Amino acid sequence: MNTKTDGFRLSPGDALIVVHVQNDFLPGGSLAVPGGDEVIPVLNQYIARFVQEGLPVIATRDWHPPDHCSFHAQGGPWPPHCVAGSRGAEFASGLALPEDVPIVSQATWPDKEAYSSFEGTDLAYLLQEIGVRRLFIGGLATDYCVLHTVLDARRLGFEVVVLEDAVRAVDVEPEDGRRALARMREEGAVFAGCKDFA
Ligand code: VGL
Ligand code: ZN
Repeated sequence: MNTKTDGFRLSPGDALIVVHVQNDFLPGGSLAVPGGDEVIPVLNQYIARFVQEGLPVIATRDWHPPDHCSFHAQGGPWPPHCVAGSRGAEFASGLALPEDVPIVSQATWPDKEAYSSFEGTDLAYLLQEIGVRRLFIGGLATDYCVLHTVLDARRLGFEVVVLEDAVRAVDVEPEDGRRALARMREEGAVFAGCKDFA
């Protein structure tokens, strides 16, 4: 079902976006994504590759206040997760982010949900400043924040490559992840895995 290409040669204008690889989204976390930990070694390979090529790597994180509107106690759909400053909101310890990685925090206001890393953040500005045109996106979760970040990136005119071996879905309903990938493809995202990199 995925749009395959013959491979990717990284070049200036490319950037890697690592979405929400935080403890609460890993097995044992408060909003565990099935297999969420499996993206870590794969993303580490991508991170190493981008760093080696001198290309930007940016990490985004879900960074909620304790009374965020998406939490059950406020009538929202989710258990409390990724509360700013908590252990659950920390990046996975095995994730090998560069020391100087820019971090974009999202959904930081109590009354506002944001599934896109562009929504209410300076991510678009940051990417524009450093001349990025093509985004390679992986992380958690396929059917929420990866999906909406990819859709916004396409709306903003970025080329998008979804790293399909480095995403996992919540799958509240079965097939949500599959549907999300199909949606991204409809909007012009292409798909790649480690094997597609020369
Ligand atoms: C996410 C549900 C709630 C995500 C964040 O990062 O995909 N999902 N908050
Ligand atoms: Zn959240």
